[in-house]
Amino acid sequence: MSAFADRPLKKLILFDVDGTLTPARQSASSEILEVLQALRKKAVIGVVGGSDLVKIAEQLHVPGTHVAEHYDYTFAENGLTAYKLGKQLPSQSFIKFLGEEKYKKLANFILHYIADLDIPIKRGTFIEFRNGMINVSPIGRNASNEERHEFEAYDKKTGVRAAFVKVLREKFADYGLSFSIGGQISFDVFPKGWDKTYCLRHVEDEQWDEIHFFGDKTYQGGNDYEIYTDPRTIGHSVTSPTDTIRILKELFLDA
Ligand code: M1P
Repeated sequence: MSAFADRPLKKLILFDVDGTLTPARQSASSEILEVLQALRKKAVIGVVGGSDLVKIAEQLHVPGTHVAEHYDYTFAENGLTAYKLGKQLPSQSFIKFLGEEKYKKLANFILHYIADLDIPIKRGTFIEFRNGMINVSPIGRNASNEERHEFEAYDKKTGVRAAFVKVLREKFADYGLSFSIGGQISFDVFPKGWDKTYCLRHVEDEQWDEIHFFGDKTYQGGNDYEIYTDPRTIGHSVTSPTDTIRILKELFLDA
């Protein structure tokens, strides 16, 4: 029997986090959290973020609770860290996939490249090592909010991240890796296929009439592109959390 027999709709509705449920790296509004809980009474809901669980929990946090209590599925790092109805599911790891030697070569190259990069400012934590991926930031993950915005504008003008990714794609072509620019100051590096479609393997044991996905970076090269265009999902491209609410009301809540 389905774990979700109590929901009138056999529909799974998945959401990207940054830019879809929250402004980039900021907290969700109480309005969107209420809309999601209203939706959860009708259908099955899940979040699928590129960030790690700690960051997703900060953004979607209801104080005194675990973030995974509020969603039927909670997928961090594209589903490499996964929860169903608050229980953690088994996961794989980036370092097991790549091996220490290859990883060392990659990390050394990245750090040398950043050392030689002449950008206006640098902060700290240039590689963040996660369970299912590494996150690489030329300015460093310790940048403040203001510094993030400045870097994002600088990157739009100069294409510093795109150029970096191009070099890595060529240099490490035999590593079986994907590179994805999803946020403001960094890009993610993970094994091919470990994009957001990875999370879909965790939902295959249930019967769905439809699986919907809402995301903002749905263009080619964006980190929502693969799941948005996947034949298993119905994709919705949104411009902000307000836009997400508008479409949810139209399709599911006011219908
Ligand atoms: O969720 C989108 C991205 O959010 C962050 O990116 P940035 O710090 O560059 O804004 C990161 O957590 C990144 O991994 C993630 O894909």
